Amino acid sequence: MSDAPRLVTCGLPYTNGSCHLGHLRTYVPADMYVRYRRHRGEEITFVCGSDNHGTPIVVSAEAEGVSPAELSRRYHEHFDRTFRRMNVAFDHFGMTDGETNHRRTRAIVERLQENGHVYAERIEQSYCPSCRRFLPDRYVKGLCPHCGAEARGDECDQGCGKHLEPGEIRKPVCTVCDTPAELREQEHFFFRLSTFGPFLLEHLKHLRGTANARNYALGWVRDGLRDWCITRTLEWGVRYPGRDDLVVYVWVDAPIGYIAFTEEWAAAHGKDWRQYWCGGGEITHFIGGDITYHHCIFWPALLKGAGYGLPSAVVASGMLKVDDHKFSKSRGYVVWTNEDYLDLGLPADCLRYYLVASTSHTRELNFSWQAFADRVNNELVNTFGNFVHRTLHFAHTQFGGIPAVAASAPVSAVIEETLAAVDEAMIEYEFKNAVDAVMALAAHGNNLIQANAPWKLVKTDPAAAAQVIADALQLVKALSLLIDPVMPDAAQRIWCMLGQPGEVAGHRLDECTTPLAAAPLALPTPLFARLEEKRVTELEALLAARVAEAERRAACEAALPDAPLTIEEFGRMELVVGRVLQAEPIKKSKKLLRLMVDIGSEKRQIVSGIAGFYAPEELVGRDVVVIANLAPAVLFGVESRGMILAAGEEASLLVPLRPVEPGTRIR
Ligand code: B3M
Ligand code: ZN
Repeated sequence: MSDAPRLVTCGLPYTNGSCHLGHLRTYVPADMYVRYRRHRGEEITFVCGSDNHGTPIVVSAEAEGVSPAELSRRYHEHFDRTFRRMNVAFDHFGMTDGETNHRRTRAIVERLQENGHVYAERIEQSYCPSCRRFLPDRYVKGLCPHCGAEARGDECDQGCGKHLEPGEIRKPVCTVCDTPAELREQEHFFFRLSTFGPFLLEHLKHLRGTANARNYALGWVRDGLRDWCITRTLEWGVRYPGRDDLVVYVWVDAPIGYIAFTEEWAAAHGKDWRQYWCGGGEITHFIGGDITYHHCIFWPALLKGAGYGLPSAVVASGMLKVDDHKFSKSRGYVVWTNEDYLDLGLPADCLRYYLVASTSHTRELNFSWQAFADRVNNELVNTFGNFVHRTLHFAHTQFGGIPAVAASAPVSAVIEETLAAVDEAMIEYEFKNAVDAVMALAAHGNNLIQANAPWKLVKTDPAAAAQVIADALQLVKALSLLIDPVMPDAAQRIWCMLGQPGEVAGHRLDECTTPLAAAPLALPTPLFARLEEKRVTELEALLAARVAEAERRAACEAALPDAPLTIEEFGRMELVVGRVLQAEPIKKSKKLLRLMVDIGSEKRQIVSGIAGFYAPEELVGRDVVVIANLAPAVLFGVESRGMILAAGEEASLLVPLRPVEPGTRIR
C-alpha cells in the first residue's frame, strides 16, 4: 500500500428517510476497512455526509409540509446519530447543502465550462399542465424507454436500472397529481460525457475495488455514452452559475460533496485538502452497487474534465433482501436501524458482525432474524465469546493474572497465518473471508483448551498448564486486535479484561504476537448474550406486522381510486364506540400504548401509536372510535385486535359528541 494521503468515503444518504440495514451494508464494511488499515499503521481520513438536494428530498418535504432545508437538517442529525450508535466513525459528516459544497460545486461547473465540456441546448421536458411546472426526476413517472418497465424520473429502478435523461421517460405522468404530462421546450446544460469514452476505458483499467463496479462500468462505456443533462428546473439545490431558474442536477453536487467534506475536515485539522483531490491521493469510494454508474462513469469524467485527481478504488456492495423479499419500505420489508434494532437494546457489534460475516461484500445478503440469531449464538456466543471467557476465567482462578510464560512457537505461527489470511482478504475487499479467518482462530483456541484440558493438567503438571494458558491468552490478545475493526466494543472489553494498556484501537496488528503486558486478571464477564428463541419470535412478529400493515394499506389504495365506496363496502367495516378501560406504555417502545377497550360485546386489547400524544391516564374512561374487524397484528410482542381512529399528525382522537354505550355501531 502506497504512502499517498488516503481518503475513504461512503455514499451519501439522502435526507428523506431513516437509516435501515440496506444503508448499513455499505457503511459497516467501510468503517471496518478504515479501522483495519489504521491497525496496519496507515493514516486514513474517513468522510461522509448527507445528500440534501434533488427531487427525492423536495418531493418528501412537500408531502410532509416542511421545507427541504428543515427535512434535511432533521434527517442529517438522524444519520449522524445513528452512525455514531453503530460505531461507524467518520472523521467528518457534512451536508451537501453546506456553504463549502455550494462553493466547490459552482467552481467545478465553471471550470467545466471554461474547459469546453458544457453546452446549452433546448430540450423537450415533461411538464404538468395541472401543477403548472416542469417535472424533473422524481416528479415524473412512466415507462422506461430502454426496457419498458415502470420507471421514475431519472432512473429505471424496477427494470434495467439505467439512468434516464430528462424527457426520455415514455408516457410521463406527474407523481404529485397523476395528470399525464406534456412535453415543453426549455434550455438546459449538457456535459459532453460522450467524449470521455477513451479516457474512461483507460481509467477503469486501473481502477481498484470490487470487480462488479469495474465490469459494469466497462460494459456501459463499450455500449456508448451520451451527453448528460446537468441542470434541473428546481428551487432547491446549488444554483447553476449565471442562471436563476436552474439548479445543478443532484448527481453533480452530491459526489462533489466528497471534496467539500474533505475541505471542511482539512480546514478543521490544519491539513490541505488538495493533497487528496488534486492528484497523488488515494481515494476509495464505498457505495451501494445501484449507484455504480454515477461513481464509475459520471464522477471520474467530471473530475477529469475539471482537472482534479481521480478515485483509486470503488467498492460496491450487493443489495439487501429481507426474508427473501426485495427490500421495500412501502411493502414493509425493511429493518430500521434504530426502531427495530438499537432501540430494542441489541448491540451494534452483533449487527456489524452479521452484516460482514453473512456473505461476500458484492453478493446479495438475505437478512432474516433467524439467520442473525444463528450467527450470534453459534459464532459469537459459542465460539468466540466462549473461548475468550474460559481462557480469562481459568487464568484468573488459577493464576490470578497473566503467567510469565511466552507463547509457544506453534501458537505464534497460527496467529501469523491468520494475519496473512486477513490481510489478503482485506486487500481483495473480501470482508467475509477476513472475519471467517478470525473466527477460525477462536475455534483453534477452543480446540487448544479442549485438547489440553488445563483444569486437569494444572493438578499434575502446573508448568504445562501455565503454557497452555499463556498460549490461550496470546490468542485472546490477537483476537481482540483482529476483531476490533468489526466489533470495536467487544474488542475494547477484551483488551480491558486482559489488563492491557490504552485502547486496543491505538495498537497495531503487529502486536498480535508480541507478549502480553503483565497484568492481574479480574473475573471476566461474558462478551455476548445469547438471542433466545422467544426473542427471535418477537422480532419476527414485528416484521410480519409491518408487512401485514403495508399489505393492508396497499389493498386500500388499490381499491380506492377507481370506484367510489359502496354502502355495502362501508358496512363491512365494523366501526364501533369503545370505552378505554386501561392504558399503559409498552416496554421499549416510545410510540405505542397498550389499551384495553370495552367494545360492548367484549373487552379488546388494542395497541395504538399514540404514546407521544397522550399520557395513559388521560385516556382511561374516554370513549373512542374503534375498527373492530381489523386483522390482528403483533406489535412489540403484544397482540393488537383493532384500531383506534385519530386524525392528523398529532393523532387527535375521534370521540362521540354525545354519550353512547360502548359497542354502539357507527353508521
Ligand atoms: N444520495 C443515495 C443513493 O442513491 C445517494 C448517494 C449519493 S453518493 C454521492 O443511494
Ligand atoms: Zn429500464
